[in-house]
Amino acid sequence: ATKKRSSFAIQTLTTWLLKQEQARNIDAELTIVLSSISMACKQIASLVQRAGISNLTGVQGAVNVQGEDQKKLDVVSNEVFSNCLKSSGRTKIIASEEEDVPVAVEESYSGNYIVVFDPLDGSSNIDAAVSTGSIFGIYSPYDECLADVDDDSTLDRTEERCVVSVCQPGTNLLAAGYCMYSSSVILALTVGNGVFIFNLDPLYGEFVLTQVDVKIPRAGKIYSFNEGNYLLWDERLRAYVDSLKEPAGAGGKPYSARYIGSLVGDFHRTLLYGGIYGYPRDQKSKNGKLRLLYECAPMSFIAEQAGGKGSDGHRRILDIKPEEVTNSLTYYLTID
Ligand code: P6P
Repeated sequence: ATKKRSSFAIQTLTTWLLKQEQARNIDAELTIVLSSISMACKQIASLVQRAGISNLTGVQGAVNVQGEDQKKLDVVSNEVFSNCLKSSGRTKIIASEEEDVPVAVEESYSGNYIVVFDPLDGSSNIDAAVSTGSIFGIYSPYDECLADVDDDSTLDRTEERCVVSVCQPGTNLLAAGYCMYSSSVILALTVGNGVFIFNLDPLYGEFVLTQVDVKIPRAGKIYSFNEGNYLLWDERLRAYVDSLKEPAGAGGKPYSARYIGSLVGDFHRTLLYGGIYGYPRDQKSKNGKLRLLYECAPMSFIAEQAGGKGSDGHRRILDIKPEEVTNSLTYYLTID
């Protein structure tokens, strides 16, 4: 008798979150925060897809706190992310790479969670329709941050206490993920029990579960660095990268170089194909370029959940506590 093909039940992000909640891996409030993030990602995916049509390419004409030229879509994506999080009614503080300081969400909406996010990483690629992405991480508050702001003096204290509440080591992350806007719209998410991947099905606008408990391949043949900075690197790093170009013995070939210049794209390819990704410090960026809070910590949580490592070359990224929200550092994603 022919074996009946098991009916593969389509799991959406919504049903997956409910299962995680039923298994007590997340609570109902975190479910709502993650749902609001997925809503923001869907809206940004649509904006990115239509950027060239709706005149959303090009620069905003402003510079953000990181000293980067803001693209129009950086500003719009930041508003989309912030509005979705605020209207979820479950976020206490939101910290965006595009904002000068973390924002305490008004009392009427305040909830339990801190969300740090880069609303549109790699936006310099937008005008050429190259992959971009949103990156996010979720923490519990360190301490009560919202004071009754009754005069300007308490405003400073509230702002300062919000920065304290946000500057936590990545080991405190409850959830982290990214949404990549590329040939497919891909949401990669972990709540601490493995990495799960969802593809946005444009037919009905839902994130559909496509990969479960993803692990970085142990053997990878791709290295991903911006070699335009090669002469600015230290000697030992140059020697290491040179070693990857040595033709391997027994007919093997040297590593292949792949570099998109968009962290989410380079990270996602490394997560699925293996190899090494790095943005090392150099004589130009003495502390590296990638932000600890908004990029390196969430991506390192995902890397570790997939059996990999996020390191600054000496320390485990997740152990490093940001001193300020703009901290940047050398970053390597490796399998070991
Ligand atoms: P470079 C984008 O601006 C970003 O923060 C990351 O997405 C990307 O990996 C990196 O900078 C690219 O920097 O100096 O190689 O152009």
